[in-house]
Amino acid sequence: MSTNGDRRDLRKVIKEARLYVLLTTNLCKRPVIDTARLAISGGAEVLQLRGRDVPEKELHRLALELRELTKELGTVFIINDSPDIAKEVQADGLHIGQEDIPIEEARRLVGNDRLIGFSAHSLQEARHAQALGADYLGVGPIFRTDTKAQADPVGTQLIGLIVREIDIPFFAIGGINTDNIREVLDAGAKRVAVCSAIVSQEDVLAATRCFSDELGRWSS
Ligand code: 3NM
Repeated sequence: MSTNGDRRDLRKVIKEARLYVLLTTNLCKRPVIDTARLAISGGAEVLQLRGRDVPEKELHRLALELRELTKELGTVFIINDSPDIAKEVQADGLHIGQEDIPIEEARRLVGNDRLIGFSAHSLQEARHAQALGADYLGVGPIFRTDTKAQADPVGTQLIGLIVREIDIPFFAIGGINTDNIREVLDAGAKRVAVCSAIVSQEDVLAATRCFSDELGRWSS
């Protein structure tokens, strides 16, 4: 898997990826770097560092450490919401949401060699993000989740609408676990993004493998 900074390669890699893990720092049961290593061993193909409450300097240090690991292991590495850190540590991409900087500004800041991911909560937002040049979407929250408790779930119906109309790759996100992932895949999603059902588990490796198995079984 190439993470050499070439945007065309990265776009291909993100299209082929199926399991995206969000390292929300305060939800990790063990050190973030250990969680990352275990998630990669279990089959995570994309990692996002999400540390809204972490002081800038600490986040930067963590990002550097994760960049080193993901580079070594060929895992796509995305930074949530901080274009400066994404550039400084040479991450593969930046993820933004409705409440963050606009996509055009994000592109100007991180350039063409990095991916831009956008959180879409409706078909309209997905259309808008695609038109503005986002490289991939997070679509959700599919189910209610404590990780983003303020957001109303959109349900699996939105997945079908996105599949029909949107061309850029998307990851279904929000409250996805190994009990409900089948519903998500049956609705047409090929990729999922998961936080608590992986990073908050005692056994991160086993939890990640369960998702990889479900995704593998479904495609075979
Ligand atoms: N963004 P979990 S849902 C960070 O819909 C995030 O944009 C969402 O965590 C969105 O797997 C979500 O623990 C939470 O529910 C994902």
